[in-house]
Amino acid sequence: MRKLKLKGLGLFAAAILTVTTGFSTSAFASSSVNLAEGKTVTASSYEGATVDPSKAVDGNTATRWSSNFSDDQWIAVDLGASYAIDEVKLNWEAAYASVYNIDVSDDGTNWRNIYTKYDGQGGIEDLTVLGTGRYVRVQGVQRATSYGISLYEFEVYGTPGTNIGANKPTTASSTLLWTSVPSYAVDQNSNTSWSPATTDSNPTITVDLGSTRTIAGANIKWGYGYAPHYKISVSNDGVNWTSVAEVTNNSGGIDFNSFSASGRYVQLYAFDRTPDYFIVHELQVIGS
Ligand SMILES: [Ca+2]
Ligand SMILES: [Ca+2]
Repeated sequence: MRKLKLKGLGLFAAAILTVTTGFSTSAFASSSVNLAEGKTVTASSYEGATVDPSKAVDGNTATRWSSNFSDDQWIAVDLGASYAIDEVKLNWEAAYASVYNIDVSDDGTNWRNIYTKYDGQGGIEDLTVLGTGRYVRVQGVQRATSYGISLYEFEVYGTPGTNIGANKPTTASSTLLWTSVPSYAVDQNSNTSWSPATTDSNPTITVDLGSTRTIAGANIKWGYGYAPHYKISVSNDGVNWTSVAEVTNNSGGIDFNSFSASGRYVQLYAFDRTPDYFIVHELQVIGS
């Protein structure tokens, strides 16, 4: 069964969540259901009928998918609907991938990389990730052995929803460089990021959803620098704000903030920042 993520647990234990009347907030709300189990799955190849791709999502740790004996082999699962994915768990056979990507897609054709493992060790790898999509793929880059890559189980966890803030107009209190503009926080690309000026003591970034939307959460993937103390607020007019989540003792990484709210604008406001750096790779606004 699924274990609680260490990151999520740490956040939950450390955070003091202030809730405005009428809103409910939790540090993470991921379902414990393996979304991949029994779903439609495809792969670049398989060694034989007994190790076809469906064996990686059958919920049975005694059966497995095994690819042909070459690099760049992949397996992809169709979750049937869009989810905000926060965890991917890989149960490798002895033939594992030493380098691989986790990608997500809305259509099964155009993929977005959300995680890269450069030093895979095989065994069970339980990964905290940030991405939304209907399809999830493990894309092998380099196999660890002369065999292919083989998974007993490929598990995916998350909550229903899409990133309604993706590629929406975004403004910020300041910008450090042209390579770190606010739009890079909502481009669904983990490799790009927004950074404020080093003199900005209360970095603030605001996403305009274009119309009033129902919002279920705001998730953040921080870079090397982050806000130990921040809040998420929503607004209908961009002037009057309602705080819907406040996090203290944050330690960076990936934060999953769940709440129920509606509004057109979503704002991340930092009360403080780690010295020198402040990097937001992704600010997701989850809605459906
Ligand atoms: Ca299996
Ligand atoms: Ca980005």
